[in-house]
Amino acid sequence: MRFDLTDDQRALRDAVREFCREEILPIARQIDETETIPAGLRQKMAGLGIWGLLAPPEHGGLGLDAVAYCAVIEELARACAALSISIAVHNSVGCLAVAQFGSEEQKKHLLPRMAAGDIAAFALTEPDSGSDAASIRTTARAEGDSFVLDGTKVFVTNGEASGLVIVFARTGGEGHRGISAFVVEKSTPGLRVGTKELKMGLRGSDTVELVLEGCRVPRTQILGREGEGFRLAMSLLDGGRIGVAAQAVGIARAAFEEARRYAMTREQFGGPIGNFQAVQWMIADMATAIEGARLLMMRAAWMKDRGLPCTREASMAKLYASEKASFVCDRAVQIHGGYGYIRDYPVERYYRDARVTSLYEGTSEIQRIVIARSLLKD
Ligand code: COS
Repeated sequence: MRFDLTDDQRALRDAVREFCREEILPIARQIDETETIPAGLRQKMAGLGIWGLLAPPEHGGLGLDAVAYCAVIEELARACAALSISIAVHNSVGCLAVAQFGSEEQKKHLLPRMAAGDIAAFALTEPDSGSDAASIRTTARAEGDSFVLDGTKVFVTNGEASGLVIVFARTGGEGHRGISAFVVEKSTPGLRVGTKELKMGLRGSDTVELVLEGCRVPRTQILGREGEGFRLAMSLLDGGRIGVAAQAVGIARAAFEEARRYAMTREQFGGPIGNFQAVQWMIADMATAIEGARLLMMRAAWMKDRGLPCTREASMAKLYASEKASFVCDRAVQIHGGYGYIRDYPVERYYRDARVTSLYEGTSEIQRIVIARSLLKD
């Protein structure tokens, strides 16, 4: 199993790394504190093709495979996790939703817009339907050539910044077979942004409630087949979870690099604290955790690129990488001592940002369910 990037992909990864160094790292703290991603930055990223990482080239995107996509998301997350999740959601469950399940007309109409930076959101979760995603209650009632959507979605990443939302709603009876997916224009009457969440981390990425009240959507905006929305969501989340693993690896790497630098420069008891075995062991455990997480992430991405079933591997990568990201950030704070607890040092932000990676796109407990079910079936 080799995870090589092509020359073009490596060049893109390096260009993204350079862009992060020049344009994102200097304002990452500001993004966290102001809870806003500057509009100018979004536009500059469009110039690099970031909004179309996973959109096919014939529709204006870069058409990256999963391995290259993970390498790019890791770079972005290393610089600014809030920005990386906005990009990851837009690409992995936005652009790919249309590219994989859309009609030719939908692809032609939507993908070039999305690749140019018209941001997508993914609205599955509801106040009473989180881990049990098949229990959603938002309804889509057929009326002539339209469906009328009613319900409330919560924890919608990009919900405010987006121009399009992939909404999951019930077109049939109970259970997962009654769910369909729709592409809904944000400007549609009857769709409004509700509460904006104030979060522990990823503060630059908007997370909102979306309220649908008599929101009329043409039948042509169903994504995939009626009644197939749940399977579509699950299959997209396989890829999304690999992307969250990449994000977790990026945050962990950022924390590790800061801790390593600090261990080599901070002096106590007459020498750098990295001379102490207690610190050396932490550094060794952190680096090993990151390497392990990256390998699991790359294995899942490599399998996805070959069309192999990778639900279990995606969940393993997400579970391991997210939990290790929290571990690595915790150790990075520890190595910084009291300085790790104040905002002047970025490890404080990394620690907060890492925490959500074991919550969203399926909690660690859900990943364990997915992994165990696949190991214990006939
Ligand atoms: N890819 C394609 N189809 C899948 C799939 C996948 N990865 N996982 C499940 N399915 C299909 C199953 O094959 C089944 O279809 P059929 O009955 O037609 O064969 C259907 O989906 C239902 O599957 P299952 O019985 O496993 O569903 P459950 O209700 O038990 O739910 C979990 C499974 C818990 C794994 C799912 O609800 C889940 O992932 N929950 C977390 C949701 C989440 O990640 N939310 C975050 C939202 S984005 S921030």
